[in-house]
Amino acid sequence: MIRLTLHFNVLLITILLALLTIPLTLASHEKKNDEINNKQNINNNSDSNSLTQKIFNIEIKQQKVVGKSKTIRITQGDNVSIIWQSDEAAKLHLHGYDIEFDISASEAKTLHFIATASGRFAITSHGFSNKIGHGHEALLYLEVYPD
Ligand SMILES: [Cu+2]
Repeated sequence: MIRLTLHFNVLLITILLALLTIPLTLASHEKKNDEINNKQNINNNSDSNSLTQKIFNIEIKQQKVVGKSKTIRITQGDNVSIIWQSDEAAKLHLHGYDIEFDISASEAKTLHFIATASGRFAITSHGFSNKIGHGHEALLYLEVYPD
Protein backbone atom coordinates (compact mmCIF):
# COMPACT_ATOMS: atom_id res chain seq x y z
CA MET A 1 0.00 0.00 0.00
CA ILE A 2 2.82 2.41 0.90
CA ARG A 3 4.63 1.49 -2.32
CA LEU A 4 1.53 2.17 -4.35
CA THR A 5 1.08 5.68 -2.87
CA LEU A 6 4.77 6.40 -3.47
CA HIS A 7 4.39 5.38 -7.12
CA PHE A 8 1.24 7.43 -7.37
CA ASN A 9 3.05 10.48 -5.96
CA VAL A 10 5.91 10.10 -8.38
CA LEU A 11 3.39 9.87 -11.23
CA LEU A 12 1.56 12.95 -9.96
CA ILE A 13 4.76 14.98 -9.72
CA THR A 14 5.76 13.90 -13.23
CA ILE A 15 2.39 14.98 -14.61
CA LEU A 16 2.58 18.31 -12.77
CA LEU A 17 6.08 18.97 -14.09
CA ALA A 18 4.97 18.09 -17.59
CA LEU A 19 2.03 20.48 -17.35
CA LEU A 20 4.31 23.24 -16.08
CA THR A 21 6.84 22.80 -18.89
CA ILE A 22 4.31 22.78 -21.76
CA PRO A 23 3.33 26.47 -21.45
CA LEU A 24 7.00 27.40 -20.99
CA THR A 25 8.07 25.65 -24.20
CA LEU A 26 5.12 27.12 -26.10
CA ALA A 27 6.08 30.61 -24.93
CA SER A 28 9.69 30.23 -26.01
CA HIS A 29 8.58 28.88 -29.39
CA GLU A 30 6.40 31.91 -29.96
CA LYS A 31 9.27 34.18 -29.08
CA LYS A 32 11.57 32.40 -31.52
CA ASN A 33 8.99 32.66 -34.29
CA ASP A 34 8.69 36.38 -33.65
CA GLU A 35 12.43 36.79 -33.91
CA ILE A 36 12.52 34.87 -37.18
CA ASN A 37 9.66 36.95 -38.59
CA ASN A 38 11.44 40.16 -37.66
CA LYS A 39 14.60 39.01 -39.36
CA GLN A 40 12.69 38.09 -42.50
CA ASN A 41 11.10 41.51 -42.58
CA ILE A 42 14.48 43.18 -42.33
CA ASN A 43 15.83 40.97 -45.11
CA ASN A 44 12.83 41.68 -47.32
CA ASN A 45 13.40 45.39 -46.94
CA SER A 46 17.08 45.14 -47.80
CA ASP A 47 16.41 42.86 -50.77
CA SER A 48 14.33 45.44 -52.56
CA ASN A 49 16.31 48.56 -51.68
CA SER A 50 19.94 47.98 -50.81
CA LEU A 51 21.20 46.36 -54.04
CA THR A 52 23.51 48.78 -55.78
CA GLN A 53 22.31 49.74 -59.24
CA LYS A 54 25.02 49.67 -61.90
CA ILE A 55 24.18 50.87 -65.39
CA PHE A 56 26.56 50.62 -68.36
CA ASN A 57 26.15 51.88 -71.91
CA ILE A 58 27.94 49.79 -74.51
CA GLU A 59 28.14 50.64 -78.18
CA ILE A 60 29.06 48.18 -80.89
CA LYS A 61 30.31 49.36 -84.27
CA GLN A 62 31.59 47.06 -87.00
CA GLN A 63 31.33 44.09 -84.67
CA LYS A 64 33.54 45.62 -81.98
CA VAL A 65 32.91 47.48 -78.74
CA VAL A 66 33.58 51.20 -79.10
CA GLY A 67 36.10 52.68 -76.65
CA LYS A 68 39.33 51.63 -75.00
CA SER A 69 37.93 49.76 -72.02
CA LYS A 70 36.84 46.22 -72.76
CA THR A 71 36.09 45.43 -69.12
CA ILE A 72 33.03 46.06 -66.97
CA ARG A 73 33.91 45.97 -63.25
CA ILE A 74 31.22 45.41 -60.68
CA THR A 75 30.76 43.98 -57.18
CA GLN A 76 29.01 40.74 -56.30
CA GLY A 77 25.37 41.43 -55.48
CA ASP A 78 25.09 44.44 -57.80
CA ASN A 79 21.89 44.98 -59.73
CA VAL A 80 23.32 45.34 -63.24
CA SER A 81 21.88 46.84 -66.41
CA ILE A 82 23.94 46.82 -69.59
CA ILE A 83 22.38 48.89 -72.35
CA TRP A 84 23.51 47.80 -75.79
CA GLN A 85 23.49 49.89 -78.91
CA SER A 86 24.70 48.35 -82.15
CA ASP A 87 24.97 49.09 -85.86
CA GLU A 88 24.23 45.43 -86.54
CA ALA A 89 21.96 42.78 -85.10
CA ALA A 90 23.71 40.08 -83.09
CA LYS A 91 23.27 37.25 -80.65
CA LEU A 92 25.46 37.76 -77.58
CA HIS A 93 26.41 35.37 -74.82
CA LEU A 94 27.37 36.24 -71.26
CA HIS A 95 29.48 33.28 -70.17
CA GLY A 96 29.38 32.04 -66.57
CA TYR A 97 25.88 33.38 -66.08
CA ASP A 98 25.05 31.65 -69.35
CA ILE A 99 22.69 34.32 -70.61
CA GLU A 100 22.17 34.47 -74.37
CA PHE A 101 20.42 37.55 -75.70
CA ASP A 102 19.73 39.35 -78.96
CA ILE A 103 20.65 42.91 -79.79
CA SER A 104 19.27 44.76 -82.77
CA ALA A 105 20.41 47.56 -85.01
CA SER A 106 17.13 49.43 -84.70
CA GLU A 107 16.81 49.88 -80.94
CA ALA A 108 18.78 49.69 -77.71
CA LYS A 109 18.56 46.47 -75.77
CA THR A 110 19.00 46.23 -71.99
CA LEU A 111 20.52 43.15 -70.40
CA HIS A 112 19.49 43.05 -66.76
CA PHE A 113 20.73 40.66 -64.08
CA ILE A 114 21.87 40.39 -60.45
CA ALA A 115 25.59 39.66 -60.18
CA THR A 116 25.31 36.60 -57.93
CA ALA A 117 28.55 34.88 -59.03
CA SER A 118 32.02 36.41 -58.74
CA GLY A 119 34.71 35.91 -61.36
CA ARG A 120 35.77 37.06 -64.83
CA PHE A 121 33.29 36.27 -67.57
CA ALA A 122 33.51 36.83 -71.30
CA ILE A 123 30.72 38.31 -73.35
CA THR A 124 31.09 36.81 -76.82
CA SER A 125 29.13 37.04 -80.02
CA HIS A 126 27.19 34.03 -81.22
CA GLY A 127 26.87 35.57 -84.64
CA PHE A 128 26.17 38.92 -86.27
CA SER A 129 23.30 39.68 -88.65
CA ASN A 130 21.58 36.41 -87.74
CA LYS A 131 24.48 34.33 -89.03
CA ILE A 132 25.10 31.58 -86.52
CA GLY A 133 28.62 31.36 -85.21
CA HIS A 134 30.65 31.63 -82.06
CA GLY A 135 33.27 34.33 -82.00
CA HIS A 136 36.09 33.14 -79.84
CA GLU A 137 37.25 36.66 -79.33
CA ALA A 138 35.43 38.27 -76.44
CA LEU A 139 33.66 41.54 -77.17
CA LEU A 140 33.84 42.45 -73.51
CA TYR A 141 34.72 41.05 -70.11
CA LEU A 142 32.61 41.25 -67.01
CA GLU A 143 34.60 41.24 -63.76
CA VAL A 144 32.54 40.59 -60.65
CA TYR A 145 34.55 41.22 -57.47
CA PRO A 146 33.59 39.32 -54.30
CA ASP A 147 31.54 41.38 -51.86
CU1 LIG B 1 29.34 31.91 -75.93
